Amino acid sequence: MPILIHTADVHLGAPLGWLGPKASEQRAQLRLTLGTVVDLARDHGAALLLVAGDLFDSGTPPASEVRFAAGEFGRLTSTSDASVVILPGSHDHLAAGSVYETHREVFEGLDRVTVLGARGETSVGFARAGIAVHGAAPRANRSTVRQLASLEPDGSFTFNVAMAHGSADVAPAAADDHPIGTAELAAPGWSYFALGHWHSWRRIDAGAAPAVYPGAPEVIAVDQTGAGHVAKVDLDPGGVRVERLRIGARTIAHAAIDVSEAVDARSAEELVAARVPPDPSVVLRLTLRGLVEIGATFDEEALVASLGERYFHVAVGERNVHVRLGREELARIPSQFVVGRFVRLMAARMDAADDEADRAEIEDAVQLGVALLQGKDVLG
Ligand SMILES: [Mn+2]
Repeated sequence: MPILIHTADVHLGAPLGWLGPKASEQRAQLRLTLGTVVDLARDHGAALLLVAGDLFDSGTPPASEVRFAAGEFGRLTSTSDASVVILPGSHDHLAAGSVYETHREVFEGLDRVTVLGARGETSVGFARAGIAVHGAAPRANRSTVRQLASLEPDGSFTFNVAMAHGSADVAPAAADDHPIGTAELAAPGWSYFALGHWHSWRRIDAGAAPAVYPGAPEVIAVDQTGAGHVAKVDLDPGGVRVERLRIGARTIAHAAIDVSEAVDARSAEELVAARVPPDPSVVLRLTLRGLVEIGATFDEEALVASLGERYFHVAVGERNVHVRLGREELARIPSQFVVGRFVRLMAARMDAADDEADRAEIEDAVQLGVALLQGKDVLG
């Protein structure tokens, strides 16, 4: 039975500025990972490699990225029987001055590589494998066009695969985010829907044919915990089987720590390591919360620097660390504000408290209450 390898959202040439000094290393990794996708297609004897949009991060990628991708697809077709079908996406949509037009001769020079829409076509047939692949290429970065609505399965082929780059209506999305309707995914006559645009793995079973977002094969944004996979699709007439194959070199992990528990950067580091085991392939998204004493030795920069040696990269996302206010600072909050009235009310309670433990508890409540009333999210 024919096998498809389905990827999307490779985003070759993405600047990845959020990775700071590691950006160029990860940009190189995007290329290496595309190479791994090609190896996988070859090793599985795939009939087709499908790229469902955003192969490139922009319509004007560096020529070196285009040459690299072309070289990899050429490597696949020259070392196996596989063909390649590329659907332009939102970032690399089909337009005058965009990559599939400016580098038209590069793609046309490749045997068994089709860019859907480059010659106005919305389908390409593979007689030997019995597969027709359909797709209406996006022509703008944003669009209300329903790409699947115009496609028709071709009954003369055993299998019909539809490609689309957009947002399925199983999640909220803007109307011009290339809409894909559940009704379209439930339409009869299709074997498989090869989707792209979402960067984390997602499978939707709206009708008889599975619809899959493989997600970006490699990490390209800090919120993508589901990136790093490709879909291996077994087109069996008795039932299409989809396998999620792990392929990405890097993963995202999130750790939220309460720095109130940490006396210094070293102990904060241990708190982080207890949540996410140190791993040089992990991009660590760090959330810091809590109250630190005035004059505490906790140093966020030192923490990030030392963590940087234990993970691929550390990105401090949310930061809600606040300095614990002393009595004097609290007394300066004007009493006409809710927060000022709260402080005075609690101060009176503290004075009336029976013992030191009660006083300490009220003191903590004051600190938390003030932070919350000032709109700070200090509760982990
Ligand atoms: Mn996209």
